[in-house]
Amino acid sequence: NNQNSFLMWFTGLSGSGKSTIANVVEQELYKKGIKTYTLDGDNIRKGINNDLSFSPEDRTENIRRIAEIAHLMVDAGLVVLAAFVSPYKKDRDNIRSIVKDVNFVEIYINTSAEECERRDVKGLYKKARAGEIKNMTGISAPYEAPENPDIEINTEKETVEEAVYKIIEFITPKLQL
Ligand code: GGZ
Repeated sequence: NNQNSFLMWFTGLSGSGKSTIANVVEQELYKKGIKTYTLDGDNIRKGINNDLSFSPEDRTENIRRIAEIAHLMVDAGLVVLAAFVSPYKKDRDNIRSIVKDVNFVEIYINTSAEECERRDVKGLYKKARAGEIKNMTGISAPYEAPENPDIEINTEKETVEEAVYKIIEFITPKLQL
């Protein structure tokens, strides 16, 4: 385990901008020659976690498995970016204990439910309003906002570039180049 490897965990509502910001952060790290890997719904919920729903219990198990996978990847020396709604505080606290506090950076992508619903990039909020999707975070399931995130981004006030700059500034001292 080296000091260069850690887990950056992006939490926030569906459509808050987690993946967008994580992807640009990853590009910036790539330019610095840092080996990264991004975990998100596309490679986790469609793969190893395709047995899990959006019930509170299954979300807990989703986050637990992701944290264990991320832990292995951090041990292998990677900077891991994970972008998951991760709405429950106890589940996020559990990540911290699995991965070890020192290697964990919590990034709260703070975009209001109203704004996410207005954007509705994937049409999920509309479906949730129509009752076609149950347990939709922000509509019919809770989101427990982090109280003390390492970094907080307000996408309604900050641009993607500003957000990425803030994150890179925070993690640069942790990197030994
Ligand atoms: C929240 C849902 C739901 C419900 C499907 N609630 O914007 P997306 O589409 O790409 O990201 C969301 C993703 C959430 O999966 P996570 O694994 O990140 O959730 S959790 O951490 O809570 O386990 C959204 C889509 O899946 N999606 N149904 N009911 N998001």
